[in-house]
Amino acid sequence: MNIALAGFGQEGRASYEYWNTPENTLTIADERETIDGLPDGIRTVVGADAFAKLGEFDLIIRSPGINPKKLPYGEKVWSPTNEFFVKCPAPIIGVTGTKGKGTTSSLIASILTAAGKTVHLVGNIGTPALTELPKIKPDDIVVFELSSFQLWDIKKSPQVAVVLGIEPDHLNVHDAMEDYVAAKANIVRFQTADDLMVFNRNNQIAVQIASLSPGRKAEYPFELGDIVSTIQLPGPHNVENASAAVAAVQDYVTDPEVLKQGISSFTGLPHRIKFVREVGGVRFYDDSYSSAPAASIAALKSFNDPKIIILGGYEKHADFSDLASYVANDATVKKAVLIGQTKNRIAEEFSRQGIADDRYVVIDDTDFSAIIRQAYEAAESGDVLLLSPGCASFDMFNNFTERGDRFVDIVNDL
Ligand code: UMA
Repeated sequence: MNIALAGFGQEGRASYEYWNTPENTLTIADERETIDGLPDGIRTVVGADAFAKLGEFDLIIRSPGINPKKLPYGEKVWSPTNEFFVKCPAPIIGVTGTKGKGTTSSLIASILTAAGKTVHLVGNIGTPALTELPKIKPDDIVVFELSSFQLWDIKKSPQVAVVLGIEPDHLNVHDAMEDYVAAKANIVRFQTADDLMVFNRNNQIAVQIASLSPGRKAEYPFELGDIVSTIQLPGPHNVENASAAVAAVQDYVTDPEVLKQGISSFTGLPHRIKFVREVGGVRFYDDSYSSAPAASIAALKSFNDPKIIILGGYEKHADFSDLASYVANDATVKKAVLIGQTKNRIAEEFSRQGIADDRYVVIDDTDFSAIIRQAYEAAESGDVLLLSPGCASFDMFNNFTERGDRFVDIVNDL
C-alpha cells in the first residue's frame, strides 16, 4: 500500500515502525520544512502545503495534533489510535478530561499493578500506543490516556471510559467548544451495554457525555473512606482523581487493601505540582504541565500557605476570567508574576476583576532565569512559589517538559 504518515513527531515515528513492512511504501508528510531523524531514503512531502498533496495515497495516517479538517481525504484517513483500538487483544480503560487524565491514568495503572495485573500505560501520557502493541497479551490491561486530538475521529470506544472534568481547552486547534466536546464524546459513542462509563458528576459536560453511553454508569467523586489517607499527591483535585481511579477499576479490583496499596505507591508525575526544593524558607513547586487556566486554579487550591504564582505562556485563546475571579477571592495568592504571550491579556482580566495592582506584575523579560529570580524576590519565608502557567509553553520552549526542567535547574542554582 502507498501510505502517507501525516505528522512526524512521536506518534508519526511509532507509525513508521509499525507500517514499515515490505508490502508498504511510506512517505512522511509534515508542515514543518525540516525534520530531524528522518529514516534513510524515506520519501517526504514537507512545507506549509504538504497536506494538500496527499490525494494519490491509499492510506493517510493522521498524527493526533493534526486537525482532521486539514486532511480532507474521507475514508482514506486513519489514525494510530484507531489502528490500536482495532488490533489490541486486551481490554482498554480509556481516560479523558481536560485536566487530571495523566494522573488518573497513572493511579489506575498503579492499582491494577498492585492487583498483580500486567498493565500497559499508553497514549497522550507519552508512549505511542502502537509501540506497545506487540507486547500486549489478552490477559493484560491497557490504560490509555486519550486527548481530544486522539478521540477526534475514533471508530471504537474503550470497554471502560473515564470522563473527568471538561473545561474549554485547545480552542486554537478545535473550531469551537462544540467540536472539542464532540471529540471527547467519542470515548463512549461506540460503547455497548456491557461496557462501563465513569464520569465526574459535578461537571455538566461529563454528565452530558455519560448520557450518550449505552453502558453501565458509575459516577464520582464519592467518599473514599480510609483510602484517602494513603494518597501521596497534594490537593483536593487529586482526591477526586483517586476516586475516579477506584471507580474505573471496579470490574477488576475491589479489595480495599489492594486499592490502598495501588494509590499510596503512586507519588506523582513529573511537572505536576512536584516539590522541587526549599530555599530561604520558600518552597518551590513545578507544575509546568499546567497548560489551561483550570489547572492553575487547581494548583492554587492545593496549598493553604501564601503563594507566588508564575502565570502565562503561549496564546491559545483561553478564557482567563475564572482564574482572575479565583485570584480575586483567594487572599493567599500574594502575587502573580505574568509572563509570555498571554501576560497582557491575563493582566487586563485581573484589572477588570478589580485585583489590586500590587498583587500582579507583568514581566517583559523573556529570560527564564531572570523571571524566576524576580518571582523569588517577591517571596518570603513560609511562602510557596509555584510555576503553574495555565498556558502552553511553545512561545518560549519546545514543550512543557523543557519548561519544567529549566525551572528545576534554575531553582537548584538559587
Ligand atoms: N504537525 C503538522 N501540522 C499540524 C500539527 C502537527 O505538520 O497541524 C506536525 C508537526 O510539525 C510535528 C508533528 O506533526 O512534526 C507532531 O505531531 P503531534 O502534534 O501529533 O505530536 P506527537 O509528537 O506525535 O505527540 C503526540 C501528542 N501530541 C499532541 O497531541 C499535540 C503527545 O501529547 C503524546 O504524548 C504523543 O503523541 C504520544 O502519544 C502531548 C500533548 O501536548 C503531551 N498533548 C495535548 C495535551 O495533553 O494537552 C493534547
